[in-house]
Amino acid sequence: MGFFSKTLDKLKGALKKTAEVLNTDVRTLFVPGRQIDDAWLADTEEKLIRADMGVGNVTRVMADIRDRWRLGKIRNQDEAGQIIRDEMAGGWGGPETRELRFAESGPTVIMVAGVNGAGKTTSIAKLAWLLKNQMQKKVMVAASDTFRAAAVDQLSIWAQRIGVDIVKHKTGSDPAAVAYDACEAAKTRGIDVLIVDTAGRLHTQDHLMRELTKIRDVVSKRIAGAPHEVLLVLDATTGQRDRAGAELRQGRQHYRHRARKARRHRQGRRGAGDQEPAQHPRKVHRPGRDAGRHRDVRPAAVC
Ligand SMILES: Nc1nc2c(ncn2[C@@H]2O[C@H](COP(=O)(O)OP(=O)(O)O)[C@@H](O)[C@H]2O)c(=O)[nH]1
Ligand SMILES: [Mg+2]
Repeated sequence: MGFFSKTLDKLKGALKKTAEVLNTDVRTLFVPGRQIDDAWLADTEEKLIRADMGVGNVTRVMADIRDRWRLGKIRNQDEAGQIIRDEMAGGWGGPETRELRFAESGPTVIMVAGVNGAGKTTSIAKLAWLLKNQMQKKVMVAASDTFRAAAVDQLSIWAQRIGVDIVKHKTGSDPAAVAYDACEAAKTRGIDVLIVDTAGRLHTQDHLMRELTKIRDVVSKRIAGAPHEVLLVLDATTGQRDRAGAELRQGRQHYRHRARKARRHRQGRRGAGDQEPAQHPRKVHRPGRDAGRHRDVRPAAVC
């Protein structure tokens, strides 16, 4: 018993810090009228890193705040808060970049990706409803999440409720084959928008990421310019993990990068001296500044 209660206490202690961060009311971070000082800067920096805003992002924005504070351009915490807000909003680009892109002719294909439980299928239902009822588009959905049990049924129920076509196979079948059939059906039936549901995955799950690349390759061969959109569904509590997921757009690059890493690792084992120079410059990830590059994998906001 003693062992379990000690372990439980340890666990509670370890989770306490996380709970504190998750329970932080963001308004208490930047108290209007309260002055900035070194202790507040250090504390805020730590809180933002723990909230998974990304070390690079936090370092950059806090350096900016420190500079402005030292130069006397800002004095209060809420002014610093405004700088962070502007910085975050700036990364999204203008509203025109958030419009859905449609194919000039033939079906528009929208692929939907994201981690498990982020809300992909639910967002597809919302999007299908909007496209059908507000934009008068003929919509079809493809149940390419064949991985999770009941995922096909979940999408089928939504399709039935909204009154849109669905292409589906059995759970466990090849998701790219579903996408293939859906593309063919979309062309034959004169569908305006085909939305492809996919199984949830992490960017570290190589086989699942390859599956996504395969779906993308299949749709691009069946319909010119497809996928016209790849929407990344994010949960409000998600941090940097999905930023890495957004590199799906550069799926091949992702694997090249991993292959390079593996090669370097092997070369490292042979001895640092025989290393050939890297053939491609190492990909430098610059959070914030790179935001625009991920424009064709866009966070879905259809609520
Ligand atoms: N509160 C809330 N729940 C949502 C939202 N979107 C999805 N959910 C719920 O989150 C759970 C997972 O959603 P689902 O669409 O199946 O996620 P998927 O695994 O990414 O397809 C379901 O219970 C949904 O009802 C949302 O915008 N708000
Ligand atoms: Mg789903």
